[in-house]
Amino acid sequence: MEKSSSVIKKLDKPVLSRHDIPYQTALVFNAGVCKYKGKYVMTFRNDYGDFDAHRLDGTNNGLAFSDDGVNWEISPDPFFAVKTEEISRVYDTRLTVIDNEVYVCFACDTRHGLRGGVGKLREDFSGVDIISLSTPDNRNMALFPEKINGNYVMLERPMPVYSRGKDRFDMWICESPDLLFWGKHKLVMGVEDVPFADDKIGPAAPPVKTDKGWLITFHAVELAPGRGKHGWEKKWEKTYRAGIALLDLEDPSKVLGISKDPLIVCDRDYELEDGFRKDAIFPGGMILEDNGEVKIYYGASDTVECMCTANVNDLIDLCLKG
Ligand code: BMA
Repeated sequence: MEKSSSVIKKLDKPVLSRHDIPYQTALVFNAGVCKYKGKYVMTFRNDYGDFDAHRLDGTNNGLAFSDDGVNWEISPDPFFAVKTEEISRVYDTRLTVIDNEVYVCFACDTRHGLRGGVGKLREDFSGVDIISLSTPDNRNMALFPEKINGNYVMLERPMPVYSRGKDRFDMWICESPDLLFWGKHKLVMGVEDVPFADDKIGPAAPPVKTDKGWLITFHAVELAPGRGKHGWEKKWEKTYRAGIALLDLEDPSKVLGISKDPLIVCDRDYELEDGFRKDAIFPGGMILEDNGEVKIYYGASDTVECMCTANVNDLIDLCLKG
């Protein structure tokens, strides 16, 4: 079986699964995590329905808090869901603390395409105030934790299906003076720059600042046609792995290095068993601790939320050695 990089250490079990949630739930995955006022805060995706009957009825987003980033206390109700005639759901949240406020990027399915949203968490964690929504098709947005050269900065992943003839989706960057008007869009990394992707790549957890550059995770997708159905979703043949890269501190559109090998792959039974879409790794949170430990949170098989740790210098070395 393919293995994750030896620099990461996984826990013995998921950090969160459907068994932990006090309301209707089926799949718990793709969480955003940040450290805020001495606590860890997590917003996780909950696709609810009946797990045993393999039935999904909808999506909402739950909230959880932790003192150590490993043991989580779940709030009694979901905290963020949008369902209107136009919008069917919001999901895949990524949390970034900027100037003592918690911001969230999220994906938004609408009748007229997939959009990427930016919002702010209310101080009492009662919900999200939406600030901006992209034009379709664009999602997988992740905000940097500080302004760079005077502007907010965000990674994004447009989906140019028509112009490229097939899925060839890349990672882009853009800037804003106010989180509402976004511009100066620039390509950061093409799918062809990642040896373990042949379909699409996209930003994962929000970037973490190190003295060598901005450390970023990304998800990298490989088509696996012919492997056959893999997981209990009707048709699922792709593989999602997590990669790691380093961007320039002053100009984060400049890539300083990309590890040519995957950082995280599905290689634990608990990441695969009963999986909805097996072999899918989707990081949404990364925290750098004062002692140099990096915690990476990721959804596995679109079924459970997992966590691994690594030393920041080992991750930087992976990026710089290529
Ligand atoms: C992407 C998104 C993610 C999901 C991934 C793997 O397109 O829908 O939410 O985790 O596919 O299924």
